[in-house]
Amino acid sequence: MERMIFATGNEGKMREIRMILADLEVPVVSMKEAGISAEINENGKSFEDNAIIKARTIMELTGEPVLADDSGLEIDYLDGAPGIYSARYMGEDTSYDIKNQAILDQLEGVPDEKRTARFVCVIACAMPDGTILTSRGTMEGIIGHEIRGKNGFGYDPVFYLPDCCCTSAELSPDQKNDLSHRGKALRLMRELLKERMEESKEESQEENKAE
Ligand code: ITT
Repeated sequence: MERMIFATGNEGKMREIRMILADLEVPVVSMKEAGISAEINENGKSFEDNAIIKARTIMELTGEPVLADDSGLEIDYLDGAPGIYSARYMGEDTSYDIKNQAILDQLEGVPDEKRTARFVCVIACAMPDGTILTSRGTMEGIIGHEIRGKNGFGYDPVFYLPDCCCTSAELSPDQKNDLSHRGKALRLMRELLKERMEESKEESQEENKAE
């Protein structure tokens, strides 16, 4: 395997992915770096479905191994919304200042114990031989009472982590990667990929011996 393509157009995700997968044996390149652009129809019913759709679409287009991330914010008070629709919530082009303020407004007056929420991330890997691998990570927290912090991206400024006494937009990039849904899912995927690479090394050694 010479490289893996990461099928995302989200720069915020890609920054975190590069840090977390820095020590993977093979280089990970973004779609932009690989010179690929594609419209992907994310019509799945779960994070798993959508992560697999993204990885498989780009794998079929390129014939190369592809990773993809489908993620989002589940707010219990809103019955799990925006969930798999997190990027599309209030329109893909609406700024996160507006989306985050709308979430705060919907939870106005709701006590902390009912403000529970989590970030979910599913990573899928699609290999040219048809193999599909998936891993999942979550980060639990509550919806804060104000927009706070400049790090991260998306909904980070309203996602408050009671144990850290700050939002995920106030964590340093390293701290966020240690705790985050994406960090957890990517570290699991890194292990699954290492196992597979070991297996295929062993298989090719066996084949060489047999020849
Ligand atoms: P790609 O499909 O191109 O990867 P996307 O942004 O459309 O990019 P998703 O469909 O997976 O990706 O939507 C994920 C959304 O969930 C993302 O746009 C953010 O709004 C939110 N999100 C996910 N992880 C987040 C994080 O770590 N911090 C803040 N918001 C996050």
